Amino acid sequence: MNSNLKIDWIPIKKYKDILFLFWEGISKIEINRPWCHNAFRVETVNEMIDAISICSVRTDIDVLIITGSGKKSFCSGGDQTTRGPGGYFGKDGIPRLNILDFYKKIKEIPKPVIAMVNGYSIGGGHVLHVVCDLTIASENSIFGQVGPKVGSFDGGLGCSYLARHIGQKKTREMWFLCKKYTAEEALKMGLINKVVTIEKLEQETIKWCKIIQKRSPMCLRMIKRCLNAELDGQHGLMQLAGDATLMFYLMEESQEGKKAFLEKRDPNFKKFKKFL
Ligand code: 1HA
Repeated sequence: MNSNLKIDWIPIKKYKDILFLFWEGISKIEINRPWCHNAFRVETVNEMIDAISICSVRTDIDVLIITGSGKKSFCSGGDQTTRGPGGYFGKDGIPRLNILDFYKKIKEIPKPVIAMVNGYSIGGGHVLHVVCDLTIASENSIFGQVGPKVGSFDGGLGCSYLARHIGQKKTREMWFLCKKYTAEEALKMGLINKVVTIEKLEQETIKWCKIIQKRSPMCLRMIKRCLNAELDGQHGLMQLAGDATLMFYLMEESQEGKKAFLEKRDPNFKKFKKFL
């Protein structure tokens, strides 16, 4: 494979706060608010939810990258200038914590999602990379939770899923002390998958995407579902079972049941092979 790919991103849809781009089966969702370290406001999250919903239904998209604009920050979490009582306020004046819906979408989409961390990954912006399937970071990246310093906490995936990655002790350390960690430290504690220079970050991420694109999409889908199911209780089971049904629908045994009903006859399931 060519070691330096020429990547020509094509816009999928125009938004205010994010860039949403496509190239050779790969989509990139980029938070484009570098003046505040790519903090997200309600509108940013709504746009990301819209973009990931498009990725779900577009069969020409195999893998997703989430990143931030510039060379300093991936994401610094919720935009504190829009935070009020009850959550983050959009133009409608309704307080929301809609980033949680975006985290859910990342976990639910049956395609690999890679966090391409290009600098600060802080607060809700740290949880954002934690919920992605893989994280590739530049050397200058800094990871940390700041909630107990700025009056917030994410006790959901921000704690429990994080602890699955780095363990309970490190998770408590990260949250209680609001300590910040370098990319090398993050790699050592199993928080991220790879560290490269900022110049090589996109090329390396694309290389991983290209390898993933050679793998069986159904296998990847099932692996993601199975890994989630172990953690997500009945919701995880529902999603895994949904895919089991999808696979069963592809079998003749399932088709026979439907055909028999429409033809008003008894189904003949005897003709199908039984597996041990
Ligand atoms: O906890 C949750 C949630 C929990 C449950 C459910 C939903 C949740 C949703 C969100 C969150 C959170 O994300 S809470 C945590 C929100 N994040 C922060 O409070 C991060 C605060 N930022 C920092 O710690 C630092 O800015 C930094 C370590 C990322 C960078 O420091 P540095 O290099 O010293 O830059 P700094 O001067 O601080 O920042 C540059 C500009 O960006 C500043 O504005 P300026 O003085 O130039 O006008 C700074 O205020 C702004 N900025 C940085 N982060 C944010 C921000 N503005 C708004 N919101 C931010 N998050």
